[in-house]
Amino acid sequence: MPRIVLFLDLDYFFAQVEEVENPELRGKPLCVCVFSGRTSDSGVVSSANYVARRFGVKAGMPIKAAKKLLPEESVILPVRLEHYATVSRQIMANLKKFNTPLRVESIDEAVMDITQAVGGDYIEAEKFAKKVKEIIRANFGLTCSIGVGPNRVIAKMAADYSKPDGLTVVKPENVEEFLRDLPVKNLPGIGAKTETLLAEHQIKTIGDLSRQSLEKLEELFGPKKAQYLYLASRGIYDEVIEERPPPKQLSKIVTLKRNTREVEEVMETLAAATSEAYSRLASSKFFASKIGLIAITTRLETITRQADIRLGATLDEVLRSLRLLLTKLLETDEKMMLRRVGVRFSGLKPVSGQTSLNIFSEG
Ligand code: DCP
Ligand code: CA
Ligand code: CA
Repeated sequence: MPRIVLFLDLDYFFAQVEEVENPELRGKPLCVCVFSGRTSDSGVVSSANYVARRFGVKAGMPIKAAKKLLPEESVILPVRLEHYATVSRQIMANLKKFNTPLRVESIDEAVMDITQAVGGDYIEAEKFAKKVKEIIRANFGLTCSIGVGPNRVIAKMAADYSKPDGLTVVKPENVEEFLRDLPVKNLPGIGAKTETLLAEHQIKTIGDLSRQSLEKLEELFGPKKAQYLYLASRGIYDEVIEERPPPKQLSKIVTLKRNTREVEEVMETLAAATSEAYSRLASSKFFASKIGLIAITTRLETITRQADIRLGATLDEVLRSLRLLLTKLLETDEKMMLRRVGVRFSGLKPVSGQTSLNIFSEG
């Protein structure tokens, strides 16, 4: 039986959870933000509701920039990661009850192989998707967008196609038409760099991409990525849906504005890199149990120092640990000058895991 895949993405997840618990927020522009603590509004937007998006606010944008775009009545809240992780864990537990092969892909995304559950039938698949949406709405008050298609890539794009509260079913016979006119950046795995490179070769739509030979794609991207782009743009990149082993770490390294050993100066650059990595970690399905400082000296030595952190530690706590590691490191060698610094989250634990349960209740 040909595979049928369902991809679920919760709508404006962090912000919607806040709305559900605080219904008077509905209708107002709302941003949930990671505050980095340096000044009262330094940090970035994690999740914006669709009202805020109408003003041009996007996830990843500095809070200051978002405030400039937003009207007076807007609401800005700090992230409550443990709480969203708890909600996520409960939602995923609901999905697991369907007993289909399932992979939790991030804090707000899951993919299910529903082939057997719907007997390979797309009409049944649509009913199945509607049932999933109803369950999430009834149990959590949340909307989500679902895509159904013959493989994960198509299902994910179908979920993105109509948001929020969407349901898009792309049958195998409609895959080509669905992909043809979409911009290449809609294909999962195509970021800004790939998009630019493709544009230089007049490749703008997924249809354009699907007309390239494997040889040409290999010249541009190397064999592995070429293979993916070749198959995915034709709608035939197929994957088995199963749980994957967790990644080992998540890191970000940046170059300092100038070589220095001033703690404040280093921390300024490091805090920006850390809030970016923290926000990526926040949207993943993992919590870190260790924080690492990576220091690259002017002599090009790479030194790392590591400390334990609380699962679900706030950005503030992470930055405090890093500052301590940095201060101690610089004390070991008074001549040490730094050129680049970085942060590494490791000891990653799934937010949905049993082990996290007792930690959530610690508050
Ligand atoms: N997230 C984050 N920082 C980012 C992107 C996302 O902290 N730069 C977090 C907050 C989001 C969650 O991950 O709520 C899920 O990310 P999505 O990209 O799916 O964004 P949303 O769920 O907020 O919106 P959408 O309705 O577009 O899915
Ligand atoms: Ca998502
Ligand atoms: Ca989402």
